[in-house]
Amino acid sequence: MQTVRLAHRGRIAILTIDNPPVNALSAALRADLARAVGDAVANPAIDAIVIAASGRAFIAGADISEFGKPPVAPILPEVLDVIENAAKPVVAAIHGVALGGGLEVALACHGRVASPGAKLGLPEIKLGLIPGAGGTQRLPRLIGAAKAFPIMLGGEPISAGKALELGLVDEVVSGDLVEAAVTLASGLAAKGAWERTGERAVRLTQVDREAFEAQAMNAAAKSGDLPNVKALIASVRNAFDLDFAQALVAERALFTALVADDRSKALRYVFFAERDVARVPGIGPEVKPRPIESAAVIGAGTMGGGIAMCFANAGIPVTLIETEQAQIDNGMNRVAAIYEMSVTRGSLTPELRDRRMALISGAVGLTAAANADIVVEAAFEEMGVKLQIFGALDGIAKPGAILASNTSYLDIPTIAAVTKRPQDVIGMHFFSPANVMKLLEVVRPAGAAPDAIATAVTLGRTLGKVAVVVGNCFGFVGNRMLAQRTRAAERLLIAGALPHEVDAAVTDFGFKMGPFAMSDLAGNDIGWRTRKALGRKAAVADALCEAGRFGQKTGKGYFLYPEGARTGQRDPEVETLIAHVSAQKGVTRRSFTAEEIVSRLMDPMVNEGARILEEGIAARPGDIDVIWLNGYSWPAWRGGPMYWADAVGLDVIVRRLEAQATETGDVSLQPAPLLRKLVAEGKSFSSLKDAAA
Ligand code: T1G
Repeated sequence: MQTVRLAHRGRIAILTIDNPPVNALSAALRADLARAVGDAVANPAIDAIVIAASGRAFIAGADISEFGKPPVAPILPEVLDVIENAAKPVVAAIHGVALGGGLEVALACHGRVASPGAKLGLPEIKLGLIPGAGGTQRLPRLIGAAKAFPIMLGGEPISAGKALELGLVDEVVSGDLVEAAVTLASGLAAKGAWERTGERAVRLTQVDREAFEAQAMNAAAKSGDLPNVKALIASVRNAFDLDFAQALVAERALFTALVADDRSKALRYVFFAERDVARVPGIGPEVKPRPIESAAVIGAGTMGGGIAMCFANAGIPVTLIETEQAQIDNGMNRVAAIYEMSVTRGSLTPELRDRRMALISGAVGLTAAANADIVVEAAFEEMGVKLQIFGALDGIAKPGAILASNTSYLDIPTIAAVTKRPQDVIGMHFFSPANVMKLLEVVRPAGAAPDAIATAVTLGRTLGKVAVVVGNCFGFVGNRMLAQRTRAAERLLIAGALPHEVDAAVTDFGFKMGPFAMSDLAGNDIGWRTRKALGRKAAVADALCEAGRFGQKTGKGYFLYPEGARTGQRDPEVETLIAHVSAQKGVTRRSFTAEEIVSRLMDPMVNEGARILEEGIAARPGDIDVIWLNGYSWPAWRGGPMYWADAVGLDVIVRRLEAQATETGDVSLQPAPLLRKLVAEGKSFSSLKDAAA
């Protein structure tokens, strides 16, 4: 299929890129583009060239799926060389997004026009890379290193307006974009003179360098240990110290080394894993989602308010329902305060705040949910309460409305059974704070209608969430695995580790917080309540709660929080309590290395993940990784628990689990059959990815 279509307007060749879905620069597109530009340059009837694109993107960048495979000629720098050194002017007509290699194509052109909604960026840093086709050289030459470096370091796209202000584009065009590009290209041809970005050094002044060096020092101090940050600094520095051709060669070498880096491999895996979750087994494109134009949320607590904000932020009117007006008022005040904080921080305009607040109304009584297309229940986490609500909703909600519970572990089929519409009853498990956390577990009970699930997945995307469809079980996926880590952390305390050692090992691994600081933050009494409801024991955790040590809210938990401090301090009282529990259990305490702590925490989680896959609760290992990346801040550069297990080696995990099971006598630590099977077959979790396709 031709990925570049040729048309003419007078003496101007218009090359339209057409490589769905987002015009990624595949090997075929690179070859077609180089050839089309070469042909146009050789054609005596052509004075100038416009590069435009069809579909929703100008060019989304290099084809990430090609990384790690042998490069196929022409590589992108060679294509850009053809464009930049063409004997006729080439102008880019940018709509949608010009990202990574897409922006680098535009930078190699001699002029750039953009539509008002276009976004331009170099997001390579987010993939553990740096721009590898001239971005670190051409952008500083065009707009200055001090303005270029933050764009590459942050990886966030800028608007067309900002690009115009910086001099990255020559014109922002509300009308016919291609026509404007033709006009610019014709003008350059008529002048007979145009500038190659690579030849500009005008912006690379001493002042610019000093400003860049200050930024580089900051960046190095914050994340200098990251190989791609180091490489970016070195490559932008080369823009000042080397001539253009040498600097391009140096950039490509730095980029190629990063492509082989494990962090980048993990980040590229995450990129595709987060898109694979949208492929839900048994729900193909023929299953159409139901329209969601209005919502109701039951429960105006922290979760209910946060969920209501998600709808308002997406422009969907939502009714916040409670049993008393006072609770509505509290909920609305909490929501207003959160929006106000965003306005104060400058991340939300007052106008947008007002627009969003106007979309949230409060109402007492379930009848207010009568006209909602979806009702999300976020009431007290107690089955009796849920059954009462859904039983009532069944007679109130309109036919076809989706009835979703935000429960974090209760049984959805039991809830569905009190309605006459089980096919419309699902779980939508938001994570706190709901208006911030990206993860949404869509719980699919056996009786749910496919279009009900498709609706929740589509709605999740509308709400800006990463929606992962999971099966119904206690704790679904994330919390079910978290429970294993929590039990493992308790075991470590009794065996000899201390809270600060466990937390340090976990934060050094890459998590933002360790398990005990997390528990102190969320409230140790939450886990205590769940354990009591399930008749489970945890000697240390229970002893802390019996002593009223619920965490930050009581000034002490696993750690001490003097004067409401947010960072805990070691507490000798807790360490004595822990030693006492060890003695009571006849355990001789010993020290643990950080590596042992990590494996004793993560291996049982991976084992539970294997069971989750065996039971079909998750469709693929990548779904489990996406859940942990977006709901529990697993470090993205480690790919996720299942990706990490593959990197460690499943045979190593199995051996460690067997040793732990023997040492503790806890048979639940015995490796899951799927783990043993994969090891026996010499396979890894990644071999299961396509099984779910
Ligand atoms: N390569 C390969 N596939 C890509 C892709 C890419 N760059 N971008 C998107 N896709 C696929 C994606 O997997 C999905 O596939 C479909 O397109 C729609 O994506 C040399 C080295 C462009 C803003 O990092 O940010 O250039 O699941 O669901 O929400 O210096 O995709 O449908 O089969 O995300 O509308 C730099 C990555 C690459 C941009 C569109 N570029 N892409 O968002 O759709 S490195 C990026 C995005 C590089 C150079 C360097 C987004 C989007 P499927 P989607 P969307």
